[in-house]
Amino acid sequence: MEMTLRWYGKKFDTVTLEQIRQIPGVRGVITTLYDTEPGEVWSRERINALKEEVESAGLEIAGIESVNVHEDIKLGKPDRDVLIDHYIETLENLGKEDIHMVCYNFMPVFDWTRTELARKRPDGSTVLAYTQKAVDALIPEEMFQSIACDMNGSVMPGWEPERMAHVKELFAEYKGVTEEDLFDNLKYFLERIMPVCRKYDIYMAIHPDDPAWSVFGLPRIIINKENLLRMMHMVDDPHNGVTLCTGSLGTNLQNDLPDIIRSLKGRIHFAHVRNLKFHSQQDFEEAAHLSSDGSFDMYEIVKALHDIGFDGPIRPDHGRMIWGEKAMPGYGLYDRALGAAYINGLWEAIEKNSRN
Ligand code: CS2
Ligand code: MN
Repeated sequence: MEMTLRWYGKKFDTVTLEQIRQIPGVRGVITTLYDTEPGEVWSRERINALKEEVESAGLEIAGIESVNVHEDIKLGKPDRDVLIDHYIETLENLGKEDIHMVCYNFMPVFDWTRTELARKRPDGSTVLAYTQKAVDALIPEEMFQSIACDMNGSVMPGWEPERMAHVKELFAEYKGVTEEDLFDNLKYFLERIMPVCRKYDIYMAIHPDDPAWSVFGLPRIIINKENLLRMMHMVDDPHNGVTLCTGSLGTNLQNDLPDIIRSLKGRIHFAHVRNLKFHSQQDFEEAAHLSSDGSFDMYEIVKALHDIGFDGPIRPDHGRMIWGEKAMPGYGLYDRALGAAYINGLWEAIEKNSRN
């Protein structure tokens, strides 16, 4: 594996490349052109400039998170072909700049959903949290309003204000769209982009839906082992792979994470590692990465990744807000750096043990 940290770019991130460079073992960043809209072509010039910026700080781009998929592609609307052409052009430009891993998601309307961005824990840290009760009590258009005040002035991925302004219309468009439709539209998208992925050796890594069940009645498909395998087999090419996100798949306690990891051998191209602490089935908060702070066995998760020979980029996922840091919720420096150090420690121990 290659330890990385997500970086949103100088204009959007409170964390600097110089700081990232000092986290032990981190040589790669996962980044994006955060100010591009879904459907827009990423120019080779802009990708190249980003690459030079990262490289001049002594780091490298280990992959992109995300090149977002336009809603009309997910909806299978008539203009999807033009939008997929744009996506292909972006992939081509990334390939020419020697970037080979692209994370994306296929979640309707919302990216991840949390009901609190700053729940206070007993140690005084604050974390993102989710309660089904709170979601059930909300109408979707209010979701954005209800959490906007906790964003620490940042633009949250998937929660861009421009996008949220259209939530109502988007919901209307998804009326009658079933999970089968979404699978069909995903297959169509993947079949069209696979040739360019093969040509430039780009590994697509779909991010699971978060939480891993339907919210607000919207269809959601990347939620469990069965659907992940279906998605993989329906376009059976190693370039069609998965982002193994423990915090997203793990929202559903029925999902056995080490088992899912083993079943996806060869098709996990990116890993997000984070721990959750459950209070009941659908009430959880994001804990520190350490196993004993949450509900997951992080040793078993990292061991499963090690056992299948995972060699792609990995990153600590959302961290807690600690030590007075003010940053985009989940994306401060301190707790993610602790997470990286912890995962590195697990990996070293597992690696050395497996050699004996
Ligand atoms: C991320 C997702 O912050 C997060 O929860 O894991 O937003 C992820 O970047 C996207 O779903 C991938 O497209
Ligand atoms: Mn994730």
